[in-house]
Amino acid sequence: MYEQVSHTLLNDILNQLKPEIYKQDIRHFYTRLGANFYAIHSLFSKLYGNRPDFEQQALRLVETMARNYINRPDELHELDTKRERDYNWFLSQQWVGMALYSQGFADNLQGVSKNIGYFQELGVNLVHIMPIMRCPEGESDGGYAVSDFRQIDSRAGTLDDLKQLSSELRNRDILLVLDVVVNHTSNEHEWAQCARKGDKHYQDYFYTFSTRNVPDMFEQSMPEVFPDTSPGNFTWDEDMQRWVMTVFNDYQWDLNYSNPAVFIEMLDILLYWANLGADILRLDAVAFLWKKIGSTCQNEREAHLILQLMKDCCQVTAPGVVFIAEAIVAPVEVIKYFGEDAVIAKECEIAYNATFMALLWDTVATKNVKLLNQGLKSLPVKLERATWLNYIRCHDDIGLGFDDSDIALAGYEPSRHRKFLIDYYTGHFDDSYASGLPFGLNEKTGDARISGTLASLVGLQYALEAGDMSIIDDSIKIILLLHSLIMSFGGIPLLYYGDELGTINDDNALNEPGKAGDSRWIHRPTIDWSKAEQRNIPGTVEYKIFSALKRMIAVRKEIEVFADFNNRDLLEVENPHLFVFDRAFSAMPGQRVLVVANFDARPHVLGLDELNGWAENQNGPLIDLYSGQSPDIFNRTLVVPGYGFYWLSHVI
Ligand code: OTU
Repeated sequence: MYEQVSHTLLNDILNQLKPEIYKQDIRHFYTRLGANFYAIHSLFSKLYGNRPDFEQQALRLVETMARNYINRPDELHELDTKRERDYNWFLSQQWVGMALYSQGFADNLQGVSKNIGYFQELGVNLVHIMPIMRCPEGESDGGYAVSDFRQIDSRAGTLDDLKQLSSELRNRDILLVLDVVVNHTSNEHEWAQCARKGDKHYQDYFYTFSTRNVPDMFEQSMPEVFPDTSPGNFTWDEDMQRWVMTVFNDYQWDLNYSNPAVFIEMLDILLYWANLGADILRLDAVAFLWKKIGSTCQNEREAHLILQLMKDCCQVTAPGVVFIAEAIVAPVEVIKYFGEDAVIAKECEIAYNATFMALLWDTVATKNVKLLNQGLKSLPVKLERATWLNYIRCHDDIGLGFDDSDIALAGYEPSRHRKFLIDYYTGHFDDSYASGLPFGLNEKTGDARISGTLASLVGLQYALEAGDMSIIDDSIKIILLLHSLIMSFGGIPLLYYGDELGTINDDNALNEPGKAGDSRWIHRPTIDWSKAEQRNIPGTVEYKIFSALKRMIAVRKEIEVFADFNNRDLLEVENPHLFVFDRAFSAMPGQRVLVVANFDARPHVLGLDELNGWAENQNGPLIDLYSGQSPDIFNRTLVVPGYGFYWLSHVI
């Protein structure tokens, strides 16, 4: 019955659009729309069905998809068809990513184009360029306060530069990831400007209130994202004489997705960047998309419906494009951004693995894997055709996003343990060489997060300043150890630019206008290309890190069981310093890799008889695929060097 209604409606809509779309060959569009229309219509009516203008909005939605389908370049249509056939394409172990700011990496988009060879040298074939859309001159939260969603910020370049870059990347089989800030706009965005001038239509694009009544209700249950620099979740706008919801900085206005016009605008924007050649879209702050009084305004059911609807609509117009969910939330919540109650992903196909990231940092500080194992056990198994983005750090602060219950199960007292970690990484702990800074210190709760580059947080900055060779060596080993895990865990490893060269904190960054007060800028480096040349000179820090990562990436790409088919077994062993997991896949019998990582500075042993099928003489001798060497084994006991790792396999 319902299906009948929606088909009649679909035909009605298509009839109304006829003149525009019948000029084109839209057979694929029609087929895909038919296949997805039931879901699209029911999601759209769940969200907006009670509005008097529902039918009109539904028409606009389909019109938006059709227009973007027609505008999609042929080359991308072909790619869509290819990826529809090879639908698991992004699960392959072949992908290795890097995230960067175009300005910090090489001045601008043209600079990125000129340095594509650098990605190829390292083996990176997925490039995430951080926000490049137009944003205000002064503070813009690193581009996450967008003032025009269809223009490139002049500091990054032009639309032509992006088109050029996107086609050069495609010619080299490198994927392009672009950021779309779906949750909010800058207060300088045209919609906000119109709202400020009193335009009611655009005030409805945001959450605005004439009194504190509603804001006060919201505040009772909403946490603060930037408590030290932007406390509270509402800002008084003098021009508008109204309060506006600003969950992040006071100049970032939250979009009101209970208004279908907002949804349609944003879909149009997503498809616009898809048509400019983005293979993957990173959807920023997706947990925040729906606000409800009495809740934290994160992870609401409607936020999931919005993402499902975005996905289904994208599936009709640009099915080759996949989404990354940036949801830095608790493990049981993050998993839902792939889609709930589904078999394959129906929201975002990829999600940041913030749980693994935070747990790795815990393990570096404690040198003990018990919380890492415990935290990973609490991370639910994800859907099929969905994968993680595994990272050590990104442009943001490192939040200690694991559960207090897991901390307790690991045997620590949660608040003391969190305090220890903050102290450890901000250099207030005797036994630590880390030089990080606190971020987002919350005086009320005592919570804080951590800023600092990978190299600085693992002690390389301290060691270089002190000229201590043995600490230099150890910190390089930790850098490689962490990379060996994001590359073998299952999912797409996402390197952070500068880490491949051991870049330390940029302590001057905080003196620059628009950056003071936001410690994240110390780990958003400007690459010093003459220093980067040292990667070719054996013996230098740059060489040691870069050449090892280059090898690691090349080896990862050859190991098929490193593709992500939910094929990882965590092996808890007796030794508390060793993190061990097994990668195998039933469809690839005979292939199996044992990953062993030692988080302690001293060597440790692992009895191979402890592990099913891994005893040396059972299936032939073992080899470490990364180094190509035989590991040290004595009496069926594996010896793992201090901060060392193995990717072990039986010699076939
Ligand atoms: C994201 O951040 C971006 O990555 C940040 O760079 C932006 O400042 C922020 O959105 C606003 O656009 O929203 O879902 O702890 O991890 O703010 C999580 C700070 C986010 C970030 C958090 C994050």
